[in-house]
Amino acid sequence: MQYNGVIERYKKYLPVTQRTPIITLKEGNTPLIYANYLSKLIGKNFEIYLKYEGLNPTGSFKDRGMTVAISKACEEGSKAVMCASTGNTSASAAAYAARAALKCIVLIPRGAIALGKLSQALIHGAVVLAIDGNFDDALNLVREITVNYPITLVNSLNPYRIEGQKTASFEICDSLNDAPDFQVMPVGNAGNITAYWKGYKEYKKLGKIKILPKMLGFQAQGAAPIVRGHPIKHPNTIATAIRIGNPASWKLAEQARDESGGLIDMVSDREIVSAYKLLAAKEGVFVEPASAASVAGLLKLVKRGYFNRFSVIGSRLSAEHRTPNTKHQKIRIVCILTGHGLKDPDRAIKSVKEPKVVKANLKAVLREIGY
Ligand code: AN7
Repeated sequence: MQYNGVIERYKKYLPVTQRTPIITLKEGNTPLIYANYLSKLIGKNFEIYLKYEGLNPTGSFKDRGMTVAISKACEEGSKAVMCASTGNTSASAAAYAARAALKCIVLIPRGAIALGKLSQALIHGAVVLAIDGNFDDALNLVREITVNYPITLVNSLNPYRIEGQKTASFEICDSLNDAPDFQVMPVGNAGNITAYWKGYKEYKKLGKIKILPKMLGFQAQGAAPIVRGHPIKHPNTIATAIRIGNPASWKLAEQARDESGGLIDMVSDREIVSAYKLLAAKEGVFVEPASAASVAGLLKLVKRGYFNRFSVIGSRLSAEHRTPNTKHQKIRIVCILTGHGLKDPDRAIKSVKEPKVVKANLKAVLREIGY
């Protein structure tokens, strides 16, 4: 049977009806990849998985929420949608709006979004305005405009975005036959951590899973308002996707953290780049810098010994949460890889050595490759 996207697969759990026109690019159904290198690195009691959301149609997890938000906007008779974006939301909104023949307007912080994302918003035909300000300024403008004009807001303040994005947690549970013990993810505007936690709680309530994961969120050090406890006026990080100083879903992210017994911490740009290179070179998975914040966070927690108490009492953690005859005695950690590496090729090139130029002859090439 053909796969037809997250709305069709999970419509029982989504706010859609027979009358909802389904606008889809067959998003979702992304691979949950076992991380050989990281699992070995962290130790024998752990299994690490990578949820590769970069394989969605526009290259990020935003498509899960956008299919629902745009479908509902059509159902409600909207003619135009608008968002502020660090790049991926605008790429996704532009693509789904094009498909639905809706006008799409995006506000981006001037000079601060990755090239791939800008190219997407433009080629899909959105009206793209680069404002002289940051993401938070852009979002404030979008909120004000969409309250006063007949334009649908498609940032994650739109509850349909959260509804669609929660399907990623369903997929993880369907793959693992339960929730993981921990989920590690980047946090920017905090819609995604909110969506995952909502999804896990709903699956638990339905009896589809036995445990709930601890939610481990990571912000970039230069853009870590939740960690520092106050908005950041001038957020800065190479992970431009999460360069956000005043997250819209701040309180809901804290709720996910606290209800799950998890944490929200931060990682430096250096840690992000190091995880970014490790993922590409050791796991074969190319992500954008913001996505690498999850693995950077995982490695930071390992270094700090955070998981030790769980590995020491590993079977007790299992006993607490699981039925005694469960097959999985190892601790399972899922890292969410939110966006594709090709979104930001400049960063990749800057992170490694440029290719060496050699003469176009056999001898010169063989010498360079050591044969
Ligand atoms: C790759 O596109 O906010 O915590 O405007 O693109 O739900 O905001 C992007 C966010 C993580 C953070 N990883 O998710 C936008 C935008 C990637 C992202 C996040 C974003 P949220």
